[in-house]
Amino acid sequence: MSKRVFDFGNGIVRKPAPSVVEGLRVGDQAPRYEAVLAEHRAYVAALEAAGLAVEQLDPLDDFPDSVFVEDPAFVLPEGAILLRPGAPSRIGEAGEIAPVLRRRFEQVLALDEGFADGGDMLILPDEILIGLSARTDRLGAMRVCALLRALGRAARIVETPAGVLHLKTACALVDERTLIATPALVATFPDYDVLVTPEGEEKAANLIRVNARVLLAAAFPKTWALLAGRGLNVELVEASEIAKIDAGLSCMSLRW
Ligand code: CIR
Repeated sequence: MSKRVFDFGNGIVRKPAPSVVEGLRVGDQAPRYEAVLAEHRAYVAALEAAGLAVEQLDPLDDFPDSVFVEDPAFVLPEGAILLRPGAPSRIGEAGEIAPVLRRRFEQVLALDEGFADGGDMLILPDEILIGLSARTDRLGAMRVCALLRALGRAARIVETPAGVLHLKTACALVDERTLIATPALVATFPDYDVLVTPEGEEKAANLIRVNARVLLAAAFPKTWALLAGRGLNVELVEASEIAKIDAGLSCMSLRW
């Protein structure tokens, strides 16, 4: 059987710095550092248990959101793309992760204009979707599409629903033919079987499929039942502290 888009052997994470409590957020409650650290440890353990060899990068106190390594870079088995995160406080994260990508990938391309966050890039079996959002502008998305084509991948721009931070905040691939998505995104995937997030559990859509497992934030029991009922091997991972800074499970790793 050919390699599937959720067959991963490697992962990169970055340990949260004490400044993570000042991470960007729309809500008014800051997370507690020790609790974020504990969640991060559990997350790394879950990735390893799912079969990844995980490299953990040193914390960067100058960048409160740098634990979310998904946003300044995008990785594929055939190469990596250094991005330009759309939040001014995060753009410097790209320079910090650049040497890591150059060490781990033979081919590293770089976005040279516009802005794009990796959280807006969804890998599907036959194409990659780039969501326009408050962080990813059209110029950045168009340039990322061109870079992906240079890596041999088809790519297409879609809209991220209003008020949603990133495309992958609201959807994820569950298996080769199935996605989970919030109601606002269902129509974006006419060729897939789409599981709709249960009411009140919209943030559960930021799950990750890693090899045989689906990692799901622990706060979403109705979504767990929905996925388990489809015969999926679902592992719950505590993520309520990092959720206070608008993040979920996809954001904390690069996987390839
Ligand atoms: C931010 O607003 O940039 C961070 N507090 C959360 C980033 C979450 N990343 C993601 O969804 N890919």
